Amino acid sequence: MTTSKTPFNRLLIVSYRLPFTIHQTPEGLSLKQNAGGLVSAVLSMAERLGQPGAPVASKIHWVGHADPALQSVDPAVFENETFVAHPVFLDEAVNKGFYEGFSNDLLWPLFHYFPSYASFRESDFTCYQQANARFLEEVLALIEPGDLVWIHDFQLMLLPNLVREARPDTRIGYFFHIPFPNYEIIKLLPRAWRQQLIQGVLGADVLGFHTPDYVQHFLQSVSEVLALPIIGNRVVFPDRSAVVRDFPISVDFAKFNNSGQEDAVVAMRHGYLSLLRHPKLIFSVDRLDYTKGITSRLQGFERFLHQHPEWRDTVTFVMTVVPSRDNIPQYQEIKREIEETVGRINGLFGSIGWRPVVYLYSSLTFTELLALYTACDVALITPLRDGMNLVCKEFVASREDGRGVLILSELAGAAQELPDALIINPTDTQEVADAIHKALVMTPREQEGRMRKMRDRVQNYSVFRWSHDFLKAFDEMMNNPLELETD
Ligand code: GDG
Repeated sequence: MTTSKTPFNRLLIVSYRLPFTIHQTPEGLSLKQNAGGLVSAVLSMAERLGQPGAPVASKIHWVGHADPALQSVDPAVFENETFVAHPVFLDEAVNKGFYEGFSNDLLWPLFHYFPSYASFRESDFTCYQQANARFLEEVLALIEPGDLVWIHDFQLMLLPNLVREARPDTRIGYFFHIPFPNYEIIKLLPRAWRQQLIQGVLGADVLGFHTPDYVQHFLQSVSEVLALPIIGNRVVFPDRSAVVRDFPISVDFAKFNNSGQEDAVVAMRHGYLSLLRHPKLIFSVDRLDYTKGITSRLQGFERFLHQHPEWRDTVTFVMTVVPSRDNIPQYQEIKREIEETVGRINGLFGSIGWRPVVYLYSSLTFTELLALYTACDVALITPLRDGMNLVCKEFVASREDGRGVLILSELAGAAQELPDALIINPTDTQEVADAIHKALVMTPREQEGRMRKMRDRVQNYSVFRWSHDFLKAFDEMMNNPLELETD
């Protein structure tokens, strides 16, 4: 095992999605970089390229799925000043079974503790294996000695071990973005599937999860499913070990902190506030998903209006839901339930001049998002289960004014880092209603005290620290090899 601290030659990121989408412009096709947490984290590393001590020394290579319609596109289109993208083109039927089927219809509901929504189809698992093998082909076509391969998320659980088997000397990282559930849930998977999935991710040298709980759940599954020895936070194989640790993902604090004062954001914020007669504003934004607890949130707001008539006419809940997967029956059902609940609340409590819930089924621009983060009095974030939840960290980071109250579900990974939020259980309608009331009457002094502590946390553990710590874990492991018994 090498003990050198030499920077990695190149960083190869592998995730289902590429870091950009491809657009038609008058000049031809061009790349538009996505703004998600993972892309920000990787960009932070890219900014350090070429600096002494930088972990990687060249452009970042990114392997991800792309629309087969782009197969004939000039490969130069897939490169910009930071990234070289390597598209994986999947057969349509394979992608359907792999992505819509095994990933979104089985692993997603199961790992978010919705087993009754999970569909167990053997043909989907076959597609999952085939798709992971296709990603391997792309990685193998690229990989050079000294590269670090960093694989992301539940769509690619088999890939770390496939890479390990093909290139045993490669340094491999794996990060899991959704909750890792306890073994009772994992046990619902057929024996052969759970063995392959756990063995698959253990191909990595460093495995990251958002919280210590997820790490414990994973290690328990390793014991139960594969009966491998575990020493401290390492899973021990005869010839190597894998480090399993929590690395709570975060946001680009400075970006959110600074954006609130940009002219466009200020103008939009004022525009929104001038539309409200009594500008007490509650805000939420999520993708349409049954894990996000949107109906429970509305029920909490409904109970609050029922119990506190003095607030009627004076508070507006702006609830944005970003369209997602709405061709799937469970998502159509949740959408219908949301619309029915919004209609009921507005019908029951609204007046000619006041709509209690302003419901938007669309996505927001970054400027709109920032305007709402900084205009609202309360951010109401109530997932029934969420690996981390970046929205709450973005809200906190954007509140340079120190004001605003965060109401946060204890079932989001972020709750473990932000105990100064008003922590609620989203299934407890009364607790949600009470928290809304408490937030609306909270003194500015208490808001500032809570917000300061939350902002300190997000500032000190930003997305840059997340990626830095993850890569540093390789050095630590290599410099502290386990003394493996070989009798
Ligand atoms: C996974 C895990 C984990 C949302 N609507 C709009 C918009 N967004 C942006 C937010 C935020 C991101 O999308 C959502 O982040 P989350 O963390 O809530 O969830 P996911 O990215 O879906 O999923 C999750 C995460 O991975 C990271 O590991 O935290 O638990 O499920 O950045 O700002 N952005 C804009 N308009 C919108 O309408 N501009």
